[in-house]
Amino acid sequence: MRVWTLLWTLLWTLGLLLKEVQTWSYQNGIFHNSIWLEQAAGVYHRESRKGRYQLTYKEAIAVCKYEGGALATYDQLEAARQIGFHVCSAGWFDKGRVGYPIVKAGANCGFGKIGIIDYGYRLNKSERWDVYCYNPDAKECGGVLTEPERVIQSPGFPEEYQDEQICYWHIRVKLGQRIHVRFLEFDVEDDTDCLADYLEIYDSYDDVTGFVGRFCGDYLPYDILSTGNVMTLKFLSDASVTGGGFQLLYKAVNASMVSHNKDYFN
Ligand SMILES: *[C@@H]1O[C@H](CO)[C@@H](O)[C@H](O)[C@H]1NC(C)=O
Ligand SMILES: *[C@@H]1O[C@H](CO)[C@@H](O)[C@H](O)[C@H]1NC(C)=O
Ligand SMILES: [Ca+2]
Repeated sequence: MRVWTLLWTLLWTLGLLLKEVQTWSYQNGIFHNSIWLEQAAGVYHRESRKGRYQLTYKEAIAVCKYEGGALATYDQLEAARQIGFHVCSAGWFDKGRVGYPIVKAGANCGFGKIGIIDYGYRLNKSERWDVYCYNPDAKECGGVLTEPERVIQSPGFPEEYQDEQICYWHIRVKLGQRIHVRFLEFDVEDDTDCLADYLEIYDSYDDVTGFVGRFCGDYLPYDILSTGNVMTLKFLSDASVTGGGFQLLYKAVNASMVSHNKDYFN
């Protein structure tokens, strides 16, 4: 009986350790999709609002243009990859070529290879893929945030944000903590489905899984509490009409201290 209890404790501890290793393997942001390193390389991955692999070549060009950029060239994609841009989705890039950047070899992605996984120049431009854009003019915004507490603002705040901005903030606090977001100010071009300008929040370290909500207009959104120790915020503005922007505060809270009635900000 006692042996079983011991064994169980051991397995449980091992499980926790493994979980910890897994979470911290996010370090440097290279283990996951759509890690935003705009400041370093200007390259970013987009998929259609309809989902993965939905863009023809013509539509791919339009997506990048809509966001103020252009299709990335092979060299731009490679430069981004060299500083950790790792995405497991094939996308169009310059001159009708398709591929994706792999930093870390994995069985599920990139056939175990490292580099630009290149599907070559596609003869059939009606094929549907994601896209890799390049936008060197986007204001510096976003990044990987690890502080336990911090204010996040739209680019240029308290000035109005500009057209054609795109920012990703990936928040990662300590294991065992959760992230509590409180909006302080919010004024983003209003539009029925928030298709023009918006702030999106994801309960994950990428902008693929864990979608929480898309916000626009001038109502202050409610507080948001992550389920784990990571969160992603994405801000995008289109080619016309701006707004006052937004300001929010996030705080790391110990998961064990979380209760529904508590106000962590006081
Ligand atoms: C081109 O690709 C599209 C989408 O996959 C397909 O429907 C179409 O038949 C292809 N055209 C040719 C000529 O192979
Ligand atoms: C959260 O947990 C850490 C480590 O367990 C501890 O040092 C810290 O004081 C805790 N913070 C709060 C606000 O309870
Ligand atoms: Ca706009």
